[in-house]
Amino acid sequence: MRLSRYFLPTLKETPAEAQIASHRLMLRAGMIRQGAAGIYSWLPLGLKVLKKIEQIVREEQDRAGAQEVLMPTIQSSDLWVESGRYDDYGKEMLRIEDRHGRQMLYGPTNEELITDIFRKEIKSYRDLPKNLYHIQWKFRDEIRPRFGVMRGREFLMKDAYSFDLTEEDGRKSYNSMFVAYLRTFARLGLKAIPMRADTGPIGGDLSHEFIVIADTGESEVFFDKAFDALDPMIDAGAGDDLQPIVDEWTSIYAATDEIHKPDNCPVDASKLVTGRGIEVGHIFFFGEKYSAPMGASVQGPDGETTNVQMGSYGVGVSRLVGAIIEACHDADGIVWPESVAPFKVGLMNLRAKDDECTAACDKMYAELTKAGVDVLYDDRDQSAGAKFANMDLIGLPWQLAIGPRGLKNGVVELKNRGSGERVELSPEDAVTKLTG
Ligand code: 5CA
Repeated sequence: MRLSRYFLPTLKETPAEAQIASHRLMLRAGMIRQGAAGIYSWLPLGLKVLKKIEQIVREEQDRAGAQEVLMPTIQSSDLWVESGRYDDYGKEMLRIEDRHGRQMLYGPTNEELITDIFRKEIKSYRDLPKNLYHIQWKFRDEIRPRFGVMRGREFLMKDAYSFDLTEEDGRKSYNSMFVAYLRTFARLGLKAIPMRADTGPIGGDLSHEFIVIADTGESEVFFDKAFDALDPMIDAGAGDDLQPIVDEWTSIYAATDEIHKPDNCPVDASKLVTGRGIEVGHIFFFGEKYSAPMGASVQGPDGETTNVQMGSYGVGVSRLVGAIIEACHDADGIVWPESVAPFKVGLMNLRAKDDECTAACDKMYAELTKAGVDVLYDDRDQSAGAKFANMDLIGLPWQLAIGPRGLKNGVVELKNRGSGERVELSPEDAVTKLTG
């Protein structure tokens, strides 16, 4: 993509309304613009990152055996009356009346709708287990939307729902989502720690939050540094017994400030890490909480009808964009992990008025593009300083600078945004390095 044609409205000044780094940087890097409090438009650079995160989340859900569906954003209130949550949900739910006077709502979550789909189609234990997920916008009329996409009113969530015959099988579904979450967050370049959590309006008594450690996190968290020794890229697949892995991860101490009691903490002070955390995922097992009132039951092997055992599993997809920036930035801007970077390489023409330099840049752009490398090519007639600052701000993993001085010696300059390391090398070696 040529920057001269790309819609990338970057800002030099720090926007006054943004209190934390990720919000400031998302505005400055031209990723989002606010439409109303807690409601954002995603511009090309931001949308590219959002889609990459979404795809990693999707791949890990599929790998764990969940199947993708797409439910609507607008729901009828009837189902919520059936589950008993219509009144309980309070002012956080955006209620809408249609032209016929029917009560509708913008879904804050989908337990009711998916349970309705399930109960109409599945009647036998032979069709279990099932795990259905979608990646869809949600609306919660948060009392204090803030920190940009981290606490929005409209936000993108992946939510999965599992259906099993027995509690034991339900636990297996929970475990497979637990492992999928460890893998998902690791692939996003994040260190996420599972912590036992309160279940709030979703309900149930087994629940874990996945928390990313970052200075600007909303809650204070406490955990044993033994987590550092665990590898989240768990190789086990469908059919394997995941209980020992989940036991290993949940036996190590980790708690949010709601639960942590300093006088009662089992971890030695020398091993206890205190930090701040951002909740990027939350999983729940709640048995019959929805299947009982809504009559989602199947016929078991003995011919008896039983309510199914359910769990739900959420990932804050749009919140993750902010969380990744909180965990990965420096004084100059964003430092994207390669897996979610909007482009792999930022190619800079340091002298756009120089025909030879432009020809060398065009050639490099064509070669990298042909080799399948996603390149943002700054072909504009601007100072080298402005170009470097812009590339640092938007945080692409590699910066490739081509100028007349280097070309005289047959070299271009490649900088790694993360380490700051710069090397001069021939254009051919640069292509090899970036395509290898
Ligand atoms: N139905 C369950 C799981 S599918 C559920 O809704 N869980 S939740 O309330 O914990 O939300 C799941 C994830 O969505 C949270 O872990 C968080 O990462 C994200 N999330 C929740 N509220 C917001 C918000 N206001 N803005 C951005 N992300 C949010």
